[in-house]
Amino acid sequence: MLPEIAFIGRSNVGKSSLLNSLTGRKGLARVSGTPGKTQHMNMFRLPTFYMVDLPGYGFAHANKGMRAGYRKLVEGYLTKRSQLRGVVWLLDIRHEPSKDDLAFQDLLAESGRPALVVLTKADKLGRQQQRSQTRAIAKALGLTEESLQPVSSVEGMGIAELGDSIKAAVAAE
Ligand SMILES: Nc1nc2c(ncn2[C@@H]2O[C@H](COP(=O)(O)OP(=O)(O)O)[C@@H](O)[C@H]2O)c(=O)[nH]1
Ligand SMILES: [Mg+2]
Repeated sequence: MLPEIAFIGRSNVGKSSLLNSLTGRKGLARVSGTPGKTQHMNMFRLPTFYMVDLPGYGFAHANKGMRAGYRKLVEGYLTKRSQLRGVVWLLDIRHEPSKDDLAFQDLLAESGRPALVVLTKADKLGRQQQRSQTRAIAKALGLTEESLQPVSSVEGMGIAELGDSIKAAVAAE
């Protein structure tokens, strides 16, 4: 069975755009103007692994926390999937982590899966703001600034580096 790398984040965080940037295939994952539409898993086959597009969380149910069904799906996938090698967790660089982001962080920690944390839409901020937001988000998550990778699917910033990190995660046992 081919290894898998899963991508997850809040609806509209830029997940489909990132999948397209990473693969260099524009129409691969549908970029949506209507957030929260995709409710199933999409698998994208690359030569040596699958990229798994997990449904985005926390749009329609932002105030109620994660729906039980959704939570179960994600928790089950994270804990039981033997071919899962790592998770790419997306956060919008402009925003403090939401309640749902923090709830997902708990699920991720409980699963013990290696994670790459990326900050999307970096092009929307200037250099200084990128640094200060990276610092603020790191603090909110209890992570180091260095462990957060700013990316931009529009400008291509950080995409090659993320691709390398993903390849390393796929290769790791
Ligand atoms: N400026 C900018 N906009 C982005 C970027 N990535 C995604 N977007 C926009 O954010 C919206 C949601 O993107 P999408 O990839 O569909 O997010 P998803 O719901 O997480 O799959 C769309 O309008 C995208 O054009 C980025 O790196 N920079
Ligand atoms: Mg999407």
